[in-house]
Amino acid sequence: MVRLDMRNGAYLVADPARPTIQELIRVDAVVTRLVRLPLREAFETSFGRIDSRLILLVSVEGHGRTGWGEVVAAEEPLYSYETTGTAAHIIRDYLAPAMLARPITGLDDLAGRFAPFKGHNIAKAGLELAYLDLAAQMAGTSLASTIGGTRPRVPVGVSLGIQPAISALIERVDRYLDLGYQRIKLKIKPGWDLEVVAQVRRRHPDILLSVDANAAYTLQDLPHLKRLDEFGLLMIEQPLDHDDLLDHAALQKELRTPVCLDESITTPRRAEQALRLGSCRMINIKIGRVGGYSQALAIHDLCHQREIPVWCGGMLESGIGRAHNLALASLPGFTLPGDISASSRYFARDLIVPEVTVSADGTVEVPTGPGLGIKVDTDYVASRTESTERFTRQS
Ligand code: SMG
Ligand code: MG
Repeated sequence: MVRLDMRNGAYLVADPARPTIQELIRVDAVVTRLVRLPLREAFETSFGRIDSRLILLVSVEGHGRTGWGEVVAAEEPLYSYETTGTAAHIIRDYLAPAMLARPITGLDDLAGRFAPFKGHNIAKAGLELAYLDLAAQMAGTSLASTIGGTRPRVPVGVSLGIQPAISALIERVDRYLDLGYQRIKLKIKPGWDLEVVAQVRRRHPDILLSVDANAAYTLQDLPHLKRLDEFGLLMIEQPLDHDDLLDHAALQKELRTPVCLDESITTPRRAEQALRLGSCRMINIKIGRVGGYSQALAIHDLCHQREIPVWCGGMLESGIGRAHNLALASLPGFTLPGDISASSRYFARDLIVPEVTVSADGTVEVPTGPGLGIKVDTDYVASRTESTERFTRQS
């Protein structure tokens, strides 16, 4: 029986059968690095366009080892209110001191220390990720098995941004299908939706196809959105406001296509409310958006128990965040292909070796080595680092 337990405002890992790390971890230092990675091509959504990723990497040092995490916030507060700048501030002034205050007894202990600070989930997740990599390394187990992951490989899809012309989109759809990706997700917005989806569907009648609006519509667009029903989509992701549940419930009642929530699901409580209200039939879980593994596991367990399919979302992560996504997606409830593409889909060179690759059957191997199971290319990280901050234990 899965329960949502709450302590100090944080939901705690809910499945009592899940193995937990018992080792006491003493963190000596928390290091943040601002790293800029150029994208191989610009990525455009309903809210904007980027041609590089400014990534806040987090590493925690202790017991002679280093654990790595990634803060997936963007440079501007367009996907969520958090930015690399707000995350750096919250880590510097609140989270790093809480982490360094005394040895950490487990994930629940760390989540409980962060819980009094409202919001800033993406910043919290950055530290949880780095902590869990370190803790799993010390336990000598892979991060995936540490959190109860069971899949050796995970199915993946690709997310395709808005293009200057439909022909450019079609070329990319064909290319990624040829590479084996199991699901195509099209970014949509008013003016780049029905016609685009119709053309892709006509060309590929049988593929798993979904759309993601990143909150570009309102309930007034209901008649328009209903027309998407004819394309047999796997889901329509976050059509309405970024923090809405009620309008999505009204919309889902009128649509055959399952609504999947992304931006609106920021906590296990919001996930539970969304399911109770009927706001969606699927959930995109991003470890960053929900505040780390502790919360992501609680949402996974809740959905798994209620037979609500979940999948792992992406934030154009470097290989470090990508490796964490692989661990998360290895959990049994992640039954739909995740937004976990090959490193080469976004970057000419990634921050890890070996890079993430997608095999011809559209799956990615979950690393089995201790911790994240990948090697951070520290020389390349250093060459891309714009600034560094280091926080150490006072005693
Ligand atoms: O990592 O492949 C990826 C990106 C997947 O589309 C993607 N992410 O709303 O799901 C989403 C978007 C958020 C990032 S937009 C800059
Ligand atoms: Mg989305």
